[in-house]
Amino acid sequence: MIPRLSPTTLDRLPADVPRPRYDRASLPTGIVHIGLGAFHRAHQAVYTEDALAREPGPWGICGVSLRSPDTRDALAPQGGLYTVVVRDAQGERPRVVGSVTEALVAPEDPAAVLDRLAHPAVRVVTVTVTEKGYCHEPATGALNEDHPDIRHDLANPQSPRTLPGFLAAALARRRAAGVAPFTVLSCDNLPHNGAVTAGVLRRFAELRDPDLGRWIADQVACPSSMVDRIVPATTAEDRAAVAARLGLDDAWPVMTEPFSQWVVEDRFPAGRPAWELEGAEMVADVRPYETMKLRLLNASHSCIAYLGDLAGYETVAQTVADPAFARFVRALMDEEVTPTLQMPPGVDLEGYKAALLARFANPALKHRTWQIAMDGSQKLPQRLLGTIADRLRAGAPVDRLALGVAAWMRYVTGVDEGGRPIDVRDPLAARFTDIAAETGPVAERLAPALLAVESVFGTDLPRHPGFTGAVTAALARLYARGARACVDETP
Ligand code: CS2
Repeated sequence: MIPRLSPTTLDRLPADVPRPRYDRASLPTGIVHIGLGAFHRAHQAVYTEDALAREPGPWGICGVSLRSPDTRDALAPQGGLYTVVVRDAQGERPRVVGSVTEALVAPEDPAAVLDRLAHPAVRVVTVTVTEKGYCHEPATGALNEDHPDIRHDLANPQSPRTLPGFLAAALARRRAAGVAPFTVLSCDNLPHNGAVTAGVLRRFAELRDPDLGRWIADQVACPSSMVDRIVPATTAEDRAAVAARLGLDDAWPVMTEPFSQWVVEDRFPAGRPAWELEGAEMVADVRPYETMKLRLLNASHSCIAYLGDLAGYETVAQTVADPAFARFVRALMDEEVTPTLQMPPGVDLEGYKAALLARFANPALKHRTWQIAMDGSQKLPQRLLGTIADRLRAGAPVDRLALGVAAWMRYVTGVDEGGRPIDVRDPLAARFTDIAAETGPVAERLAPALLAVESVFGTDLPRHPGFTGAVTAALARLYARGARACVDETP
């Protein structure tokens, strides 16, 4: 049997595989990361790893899972070590990362998570809980006070389940103990992710105790950040390939692309690791970068996911290998998105878009359209609807964006073009199934019924005939012609 990756087997790694270059054993925990998934392990944890090698500091990471024990179960026997594999057409380049020194599972022991968060040595809390983890209304960004988990956390402040619940309880303890607050850094694909975090946290705290709400609003910094690295879900095949390459078994390696970007609003009153030494861009205002990324990368991703999946493609690379799709994505970016962006001087948008198409085409990544299609109700507003609203205000056409929204509508009915069921994963999936059952596959009925879902579409867009007309027409075409033909026939 091949031995497990762990601190005691590290010296058996092939000599060409990079590994931690700092003293892990005595590293204090200065960061708590909430949402210990593959993305964090391939992104922020790598920046911290590299920063630690360049400039040692008290920045070990305690990773917290808010839901499942799987990552902790994989990492604990490995002493937190795991492999990051960068893959592209040139091959695979593994490295072993050690910055995650501790892993906790919140539902098993919320008190342990609160103890860690309340510890004075913790100065930064980074967050990747995905869009739905903020318990906000996607259309407005405000806390969803009717969310069952938020109601639970208000009733049980000492055993929370949600991000706002944990942060507020820990900050209340720090305040009572006279310990300075930590900085909260959101790393999710939301516009103004710092402001959204600050907003849901402040509102939640206020509902618990108005004084705490005020203290948090005054004292807790929630900078924004734009994160970018494509990290598909790891498969059993990936794991076997890593074992063969390393000669050690890693229960959960993460697979990613060469590209990585992190643009961070530099507002950390309690200090931070020297992330900029390894390429993080520390700026005063992240907004133009996050808008660029959400509207170009993530919007294209979602269109590829819904249209590509309906057209029968399993991965992003397969989808954009179809010239009709490659043309469509390019035109979507150039014609409908780029005119809505205002970038600071020096940002090379043309280069950025060209790089995006090359990244989507990476044949080694096998990024499933199904994975990206998840949670569309939480993603649509910032990926497509904001751009649409800007275009309509400018009196400009929205045909390709509308086809993307229509493809989402077609997808969430849960039946594909061949009549087979689609496994729709979305917090609103049950509602979409009911709507589809009521309207049937008729664009003129289905489109208005979905547009009436206010938490996604808000109140303005569904009243705009330019938008409702374009989406309904696109949906009718999708039913009549199929996704592949619609993409091909869109100039
Ligand atoms: C993707 C993102 O799953 C999705 O919705 O669009 O996870 C995407 O891969 C990342 O944002 C890339 O930085």
